[in-house]
Amino acid sequence: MTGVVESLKAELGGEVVTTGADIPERNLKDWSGLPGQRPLALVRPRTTAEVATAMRLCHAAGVAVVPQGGLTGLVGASIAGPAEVALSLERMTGVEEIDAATATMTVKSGTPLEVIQNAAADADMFFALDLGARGSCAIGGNVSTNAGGNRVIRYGMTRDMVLGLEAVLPDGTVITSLNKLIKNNAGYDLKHLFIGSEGTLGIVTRVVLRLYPRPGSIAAAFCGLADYEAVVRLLKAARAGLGATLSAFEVMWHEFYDCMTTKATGVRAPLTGRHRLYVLMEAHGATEADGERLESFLGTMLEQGVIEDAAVAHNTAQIKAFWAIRDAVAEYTTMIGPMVGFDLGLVVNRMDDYVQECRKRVAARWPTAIGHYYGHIGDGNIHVNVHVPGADPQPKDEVNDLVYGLVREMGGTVSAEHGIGVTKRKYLPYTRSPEELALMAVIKRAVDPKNILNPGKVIEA
Ligand code: LAC
Ligand code: ZN
Repeated sequence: MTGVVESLKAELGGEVVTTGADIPERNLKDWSGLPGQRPLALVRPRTTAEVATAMRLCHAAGVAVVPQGGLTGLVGASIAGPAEVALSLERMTGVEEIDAATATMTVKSGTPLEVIQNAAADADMFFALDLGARGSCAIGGNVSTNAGGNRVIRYGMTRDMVLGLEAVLPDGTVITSLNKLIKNNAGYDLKHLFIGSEGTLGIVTRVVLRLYPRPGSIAAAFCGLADYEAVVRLLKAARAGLGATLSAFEVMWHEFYDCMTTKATGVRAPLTGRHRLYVLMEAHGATEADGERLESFLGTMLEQGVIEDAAVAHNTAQIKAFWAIRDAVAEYTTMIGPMVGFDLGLVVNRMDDYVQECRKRVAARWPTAIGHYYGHIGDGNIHVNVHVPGADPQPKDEVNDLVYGLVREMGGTVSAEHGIGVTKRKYLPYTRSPEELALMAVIKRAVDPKNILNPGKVIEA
């Protein structure tokens, strides 16, 4: 193994390859909360050719490589063990091209999401992916995890925003597939091997992203509702009444809203009264008239008794203030203490059945437990956070078994957007059939027969 470090250093140089105490702390862990680990070496290539060299050498030596982007993943997929090499894309940043006519942007995979959003805006265009970690996460990680976020209902997941990519295979082969065409049915669409496979099949080095026109208007509404049936009615009506402009439909059960609008967060409650459920809606329109449409739509919803109350925001500051309630999640652990978090998927009309049954089961097992339920309900994606006061550490395995067990009973998915990594591997069979798992293993073995690229993540080869 030391042999591989020496050959990496010999071919790539000491500036690219670091070891031991020279490896920065930030490369030891991600946002999953799992303990950090010091890898055998950290490789920080500057070019695709250097990524390919690193892979060729590690492949020859049979040493495992763990790709790293912005290290904001929540499932431990980018943590490298002591016998593994961490390969960070952090030096491969920058926009290579913006093609206004085809509405695409070609970027290096280490580029932070927020840099891409700003570059699109500077070109009077729009990159639609958005999520809380925008300042830290890298687009290569977004692609590798098929990140979801806040606007999926309108623009889809990362998969829907990627037209082409370049990836390095486990043996160092470079697949340059920088397609810009929306329509391209020439054989297998290979980019999908790398999108959402969490760095187990290839290392993404460049991406062709799909851009949209900058929205001509953005409007948001914060609504209070009496029950979940009303939420479903509101969603259906919003899809019809706002059409394609509906860009977010976030739901919060009252425990979450109450907690996020306490004095501790500094977040102002958008509504004066209290409700059982809250919905944050956003609409991206082409013109100002689209923004006004939201207001008249809400008027109708009030008249029909679908919503109990609503506040509307038209300017960026007001819209930000609405989203602050969702973004305050970052302060969670300081406010409440450690939580066990989930990103579950369920069909929209079963969501509240899930919440009610989960509340019941959690309370029966831990009577003082705090449970929060909220998320991208328009996409069938709910976040659940459970905190058991006084438990140190939190009874993670038991909470996992309870929460995922109920998802299995109700036919949902154990991960709607964060991925499997290592933390959810045990629960993947709750969601995927033996036949599906076997096919995944066949693909993994075909692309990575030596099992050296991010081994042990997602599935066992
Ligand atoms: C969210 C991230 C954590 O929606 O998925 O807050
Ligand atoms: Zn989310």
